[in-house]
Amino acid sequence: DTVGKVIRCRAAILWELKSKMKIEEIEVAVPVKDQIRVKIIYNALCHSDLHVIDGSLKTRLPIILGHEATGIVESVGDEVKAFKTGDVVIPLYQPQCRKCAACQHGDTNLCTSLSFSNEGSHFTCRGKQVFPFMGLGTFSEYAVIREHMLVKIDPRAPLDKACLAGCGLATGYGAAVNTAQIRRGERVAVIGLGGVGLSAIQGAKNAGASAIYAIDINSEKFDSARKMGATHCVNPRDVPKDGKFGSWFIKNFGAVDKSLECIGNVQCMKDAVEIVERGWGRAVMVGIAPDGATLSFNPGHLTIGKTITGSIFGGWKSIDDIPMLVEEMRKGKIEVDPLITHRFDLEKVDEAVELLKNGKSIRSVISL
Ligand code: CND
Ligand code: ZN
Repeated sequence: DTVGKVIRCRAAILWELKSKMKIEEIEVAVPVKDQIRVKIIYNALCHSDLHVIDGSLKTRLPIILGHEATGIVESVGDEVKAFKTGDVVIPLYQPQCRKCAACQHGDTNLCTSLSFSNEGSHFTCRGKQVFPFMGLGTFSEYAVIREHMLVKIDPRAPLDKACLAGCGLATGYGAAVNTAQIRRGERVAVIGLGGVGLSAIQGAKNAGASAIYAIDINSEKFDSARKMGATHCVNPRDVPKDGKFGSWFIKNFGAVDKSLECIGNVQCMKDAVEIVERGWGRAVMVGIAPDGATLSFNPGHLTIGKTITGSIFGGWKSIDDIPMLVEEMRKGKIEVDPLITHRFDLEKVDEAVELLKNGKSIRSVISL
């Protein structure tokens, strides 16, 4: 029985930037107040984890990465009311407290109740504090998570797939249906065909888009894109040397109603703005640009009525909406199988990193 005791378990720690993670034995604190200790079962690797490793997303070190997980509640702090031992859960890097101004507002999911950059740590390794990525740190067999950053899901859901509802699937799908607000018959372009972009394609398809342009410099992604609903696959490397992607795309395919950038590349963000219709086009930024990046474009795009926006976690009110997404997955209305290309044990997490970095995988699911 582990309740009330510090747990010693394995976790993958990133000690330095641009290095491999090390599997270490760590201590995980007893949960107090609104904290919940979760046994993590599966965690899929997302490109945001890679952004930390390569230094383009600044965080404190050493860190335990991971934010796309499923788990089971091991024990709870004395102020926790909504969870008990044995509940099946998804950790949420985007909290929902239901009390702050953002939670009360119908148009945003950006709850301000918890700022994970100020959160302390519940992990130690050889006497040293280890920080949890985005308040979660789910590349650990156990993690301590605040109550507003956790949601119960149907225990019948397949946990190795449901973890994708903790980030990639929810982020891309929601960016399409909530942020881009894709309507039946619209023409859509998705730039970047990873787990996030492919989920945006599925969102566009389920919303009834009439044409979905899947855009990536890696043509190996096109099969998956077609499986998810893309009607056309476009490789920017086919643009003639003296040409610009935006004007080339419009000349060949026409402008689109909605575009989604799912890479975090500033040039691709500009392209997303270029290729939407004047008057009503909407360009949605989903990718996370490197720390300190700026985006510049001709302000005429705004004068002629284009909308430029973006979202975190697909705009979903996380605790309200994620169980519904898991339900749609369970019923097969949202497909997740084509997104899962590899599976590894925690020891092999760095193989998953190499595959994602080299464009050889969509999502690798890691068993803890
Ligand atoms: P992943 O690496 O799987 O996919 C990125 C895709 O972009 C790959 O297929 C690349 O080949 C492609 N690509 C790279 N450069 C170019 C280029 N110049 N032109 C065209 N295609 C290119 O990444 P992912 O799907 O896991 O994540 C994508 C982004 O979304 C990444 O920046 C991640 O940090 C971000 C994100 C955002 C949010 C949010 O809440 N907004 C949540 N999770 C992830
Ligand atoms: Zn993510």
